[in-house]
Amino acid sequence: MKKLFTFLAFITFILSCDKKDDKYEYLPFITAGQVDGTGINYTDIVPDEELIKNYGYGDTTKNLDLNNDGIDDFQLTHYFFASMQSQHDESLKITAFGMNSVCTILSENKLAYPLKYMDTISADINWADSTVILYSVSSHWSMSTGWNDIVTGYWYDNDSIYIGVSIIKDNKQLFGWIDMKRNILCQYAVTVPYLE
Ligand SMILES: [Ca+2]
Repeated sequence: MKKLFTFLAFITFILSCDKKDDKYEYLPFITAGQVDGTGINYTDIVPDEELIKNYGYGDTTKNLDLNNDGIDDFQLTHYFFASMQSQHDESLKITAFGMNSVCTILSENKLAYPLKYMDTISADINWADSTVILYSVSSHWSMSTGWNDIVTGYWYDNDSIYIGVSIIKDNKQLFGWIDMKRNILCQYAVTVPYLE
């Protein structure tokens, strides 16, 4: 009987080793707008969610947990201020939490890079682990010229562009994209570990 228990214990040990050897795979890239595929976690926001214009002095923020692990990965911040009906200032920024990062323009790390559909998002592009501008607009009204906008960034006149993002999870780099139309959140996707 003792030998049987020893044998069963051995089998249990082998099985547990097999389980530990389950090897998770990680995709080395995702393409902007990609929604399907093994190792892709896609979320469609239904209905699209507008980060409301706060006519007071505060910001409107929204935290995003792209890979659904209970840990917020990024924060969107929308700022809007209007004064005397002749000026308004508005901005949308994204902040990367922890070691996460946002794809930026190499020459200007404060601006998010406007990725086009199917662009590759991988370790090879430029990343910044800080707060990045999606757009900033300052509008002034004058009798002679009407409204004049000074725009920085690309999402104020969004035409199918994507934010590239990276999440560090268990020392692995996950890649994702976020689709926003000005201050409206539409959809996002991220690579997640998967078993072969
Ligand atoms: Ca997360």
